[in-house]
Amino acid sequence: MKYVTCLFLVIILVTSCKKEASITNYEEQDWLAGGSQTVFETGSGAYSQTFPVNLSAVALENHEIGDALFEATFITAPAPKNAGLGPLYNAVSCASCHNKDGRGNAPEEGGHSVSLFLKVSEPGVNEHGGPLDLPGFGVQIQPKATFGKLGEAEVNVHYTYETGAFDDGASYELRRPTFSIDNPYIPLPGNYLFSPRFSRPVFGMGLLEAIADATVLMNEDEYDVNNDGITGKANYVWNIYERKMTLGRFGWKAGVPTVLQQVAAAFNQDIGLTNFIFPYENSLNQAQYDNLNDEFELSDSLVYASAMYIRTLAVPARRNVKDPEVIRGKQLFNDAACVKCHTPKHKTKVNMAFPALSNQTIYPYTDLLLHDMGPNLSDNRPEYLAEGFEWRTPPLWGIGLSQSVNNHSYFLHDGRARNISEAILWHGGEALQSKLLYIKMSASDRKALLKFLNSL
Ligand code: HEC
Ligand code: HEC
Ligand SMILES: [Ca+2]
Ligand SMILES: [Ca+2]
Ligand SMILES: [Ca+2]
Repeated sequence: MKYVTCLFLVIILVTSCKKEASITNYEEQDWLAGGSQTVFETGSGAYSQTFPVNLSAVALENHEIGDALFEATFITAPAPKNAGLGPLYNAVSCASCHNKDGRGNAPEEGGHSVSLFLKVSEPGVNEHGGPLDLPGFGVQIQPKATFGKLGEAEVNVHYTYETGAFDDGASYELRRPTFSIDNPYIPLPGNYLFSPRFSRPVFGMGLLEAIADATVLMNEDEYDVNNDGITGKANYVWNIYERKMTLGRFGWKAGVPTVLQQVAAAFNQDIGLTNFIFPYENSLNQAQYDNLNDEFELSDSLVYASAMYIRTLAVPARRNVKDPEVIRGKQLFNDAACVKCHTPKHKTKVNMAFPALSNQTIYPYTDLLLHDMGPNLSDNRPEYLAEGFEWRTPPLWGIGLSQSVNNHSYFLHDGRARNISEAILWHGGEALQSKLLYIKMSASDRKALLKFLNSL
C-alpha cells in the first residue's frame, strides 16, 4: 500500500513537472480522472476502491464502517443488528441497487427490477417548491413490504422498438419504455406524476460535492446569452440539514443537495430506516405505517459513516489514453459539442479540514446542471426547478468500465439505452445538435468516439 502510494506520487510529480509548461487545455492529465484520488483497478472492483491518499485514520475507519453498511442486508425489527427494514421498502441493501458501487439491472420487457423505482407526486409544489407527496403513496413507489403489510404497487415496463439510420446508411434500433403501476394496494389518485429512476454509480461523489457552487454556476447560461444553443440551469433544492435552499447536485434531476442527504434519503425511502435527517417512516399517513414512535433505526454515527464511505470512493483512471483512435475520438467529442454539457474538467475548492478532497483537478465530464433533453426523454414531472424535460448532465467518468463492473452497459435515467451509442441517439432538446452530428459521422468516426467514451 505504502509502496503503491509512493509510486503514485512519483508518477504525479514526474508528469506534472514535465507537463506544467505545456498545459493549454484539459487534455494533459485527464487520465487521472479523480486527481490524486485516482485508482488503477480495471476489473469488477473498479468502482469500489477507497481514496488512496490523504485519508485520516478516523475517515478511513468511517469509510470501512460505511462500506460494511452499504453491503449489509437489513431485516425486520426487532433484531440485534441491521434492523428496521420497511414496513415499505424497495430493496434490503444499498448494494442490491448499486451493484459493486455501480448500476443495478435495468428491467426487461414485461418485468421490473429492484434497481429502478418510480418517484411519484401530485401536481403542484410543496412549501419549498419541491414535489408534493402523492396521497397514499408518498414520494416513491415501494413495491415491497414486511410481513403482514401490503406493498404499494408493482412497477412494470414494456418496450416498443423503433429503427433509424445513420447518414452512411447503417441502421440502429432503439427501445422506448412505457412504465405501468400495476395492482396498487389502493386506487391511484386520478392525477399523478411519476419519474422512473435507474440506479447510478456512487464513486467520486465527494469530489463532485467539493466543487464550489460558484464554479458550477460559472457554466450556467439559463437564457443562452452566448447563443450556442446550450443553456445549463442550476437546480435549487431544500437542504434539510441546513434548513435552506441550496444547489442541487445529486440524482438524475440534481434534486439532492449533499451526499449526506442523499444517503439518509436512500436509507429512509429505499430501505425503510428512520434517521435524524428523515425521522419518519416512509409509510407515514398510510395503512402500512407501523405506529411505532421508536428511536431512529439508524444512529447518527452510522448515517455519517455512510456519507463518509460514499464521499471517499475513488475514481478509476482512464485507459488507452495514448491510442490514436482514442485521441481522435476525444477530438470528435469536442467537435460534436458534447463537452458543452459533459464539462471534462473541474477543480475542487480548497478545504483545509478535508485535504483528501481539497484542490483536486478532476475529470468528471459533467457540469452538474440541468438541460432540456427534449420530449423523448421527458418524464413530465418537475422536481424543484427541473422541468419534466430537464435532466442533470450525468458524469461520464468510469463509464467505459460499466461492462467490467456490472456486466452490462445500460444507460440513461430509466436504463432504456442498451449501450453508449443508444444513449447518444436518445439525446434531444439542447443536445439535438450533438446527436445529429453523431448521426452524420462516418462509421470509423463513430467507432473512434465510442472508443474514447470507453476509455473514460
Ligand atoms: C432501490 C434501489 C436503490 C437502493 C436500495 C439505493 N439506491 Fe442509491 N440510487 C438509486 C437510484 C434510482 C438513484 C438515482 C435517484 C434520483 O435520480 O433521484 C440513486 C442515487 C444514489 C446516489 C447519487 C448518485 C448520483 O449520481 O447523483 C448515491 C450517492 C446513492 N444513491 C447512494 C445510496 C446509498 C448509500 C444507499 C443505501 C443507503 C442507496 N443508494 C440505496 C437506487 C437505489
Ligand atoms: C445539452 C447537454 C448535453 C449534450 C450536448 C450532450 N449530453 Fe450526454 N447527456 C446529457 C444529459 C442531461 C444526459 C442524461 C439524460 C437522461 O438520462 O435522460 C446525458 C446522458 C449521456 C450518456 C449516458 C450516461 C449515463 O450514465 O447514463 C452518455 C454516454 C452521453 N450523454 C454522451 C454524450 C455524448 C457522446 C455527447 C456528444 C455527442 C453528449 N452526450 C452530448 C446532456 C448532454
Ligand atoms: Ca423502518
Ligand atoms: Ca411510498
Ligand atoms: Ca449557451
